[in-house]
Amino acid sequence: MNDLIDLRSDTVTQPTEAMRRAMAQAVVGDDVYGEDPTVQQLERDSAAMLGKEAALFVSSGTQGNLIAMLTHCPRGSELICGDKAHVVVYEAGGMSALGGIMPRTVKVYPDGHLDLDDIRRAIRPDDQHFPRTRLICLENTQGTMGGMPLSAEYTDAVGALAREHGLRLHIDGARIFNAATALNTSVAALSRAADSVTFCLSKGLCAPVGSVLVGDKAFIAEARRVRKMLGGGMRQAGVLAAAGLIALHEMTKRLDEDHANAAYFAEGLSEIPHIRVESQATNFVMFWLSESAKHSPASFEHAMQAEGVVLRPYPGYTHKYRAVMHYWIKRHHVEHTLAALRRVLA
Ligand code: TLP
Repeated sequence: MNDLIDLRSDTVTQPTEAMRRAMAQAVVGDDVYGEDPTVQQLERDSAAMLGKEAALFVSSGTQGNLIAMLTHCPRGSELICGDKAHVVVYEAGGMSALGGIMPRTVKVYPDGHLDLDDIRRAIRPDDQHFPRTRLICLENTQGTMGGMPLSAEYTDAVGALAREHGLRLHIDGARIFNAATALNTSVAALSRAADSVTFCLSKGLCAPVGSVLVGDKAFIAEARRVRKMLGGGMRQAGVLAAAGLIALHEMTKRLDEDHANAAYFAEGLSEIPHIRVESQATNFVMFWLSESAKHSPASFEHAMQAEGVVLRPYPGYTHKYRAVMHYWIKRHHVEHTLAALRRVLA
């Protein structure tokens, strides 16, 4: 890790020493031939942990979500998701460009949930004028609202609604282990109502590359074909899966440290002039730089970088920032950041 305290995202995490060693020693094979034992172990362990029959190792969260959407939804069909969902805001329109799928968005509330009545109203009746609704997508934790965790009970209720209408439920669980940690529950409980879940091994779990898509055997068999079609069939991918196994088995156990650092940071921030904390949940802290600050956002970021701290506005905003805690941000880094903010905004 370089010396900068990089709070832009948990996607910036570098692999740990243990991961680098495991990668160097990984037993590998051609995974498209089904011959990479390390990938197979990662897929077996992931499926077991999330309580599903099967899993597929994919290159990224975006690819995992795209494969899920393409597998669930025929061309010209519609899916329902939050108006601030990663799948509709930050995935380059992949579902439409590559799958001919229409997103139908409903409001995401500040705590990250979609209202059940809004979802119900968005489901299309059987009428030749309308696209067919096929899928509901949830996001756990919900990123744009500030890393909000969705409970198992809420997810179960959405799952029941989906089944009542013959729909499928997909969860973009990029940070589902953060949700499980915050809610003191298991990822299996958070996933039990879903037909498919994507989760990321990179981000807070520190693997350099990779996400996993889980579901039943038939779904994953089809998803494997879609992954190949997208050019995502990987060969000696065990080198990556070896880091993924450490992410899955070790790094998932320490996320409460990041959440505690986020709470500590938010508390310190709330005492700093010209800053308004919007929310803190899991490993995210969302905050605003006041217009009354002596710095513009650009000069604020410049001054913070001179103090060794990297902060950037949240995409689409000028004065709103997201600070994300992760393995490489220790308590003393949080303290350094608070002291730097006090100096810069004095
Ligand atoms: N999110 C990134 C950016 O794209 C915004 C970040 O820094 O948070 N689902 C969710 C909820 C995500 O937050 C992300 C990444 C993804 C999917 C996509 O994962 P990758 O980057 O592996 O394609």
